[in-house]
Amino acid sequence: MRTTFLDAAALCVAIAAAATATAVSAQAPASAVDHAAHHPPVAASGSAPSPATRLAEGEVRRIDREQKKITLRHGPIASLDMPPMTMVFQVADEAMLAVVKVGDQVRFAAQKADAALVLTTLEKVPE
Ligand SMILES: [Cu+2]
Repeated sequence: MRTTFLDAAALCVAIAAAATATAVSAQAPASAVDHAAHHPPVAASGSAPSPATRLAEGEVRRIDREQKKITLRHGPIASLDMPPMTMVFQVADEAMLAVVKVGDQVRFAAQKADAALVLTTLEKVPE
């Protein structure tokens, strides 16, 4: 009776050890991925935009400095899930409009704010 119990206990320990060893080796790849996530490649950090914040492309159709509005004929905007169209954007700062004129090709990022779309980035594409 006592011997049987000890044998069973020993067997239990052996199984537990084996299970622990399996768990450790199974976790190794996951923790490696975890570690990589905490240390992204240099290219993904810093000022390089991620795919989600990549700039959309457009052409300036109208500029309204007083109303701080700009009309762009734009290509698809992935971050807003928007197809190509011509539409009006608000700008947060009138100074953003100073760098562009009607007919310019531009790159931009926009953000939903209340009922309007506000440009957060606007830059002229060098020709
Ligand atoms: Cu649009």
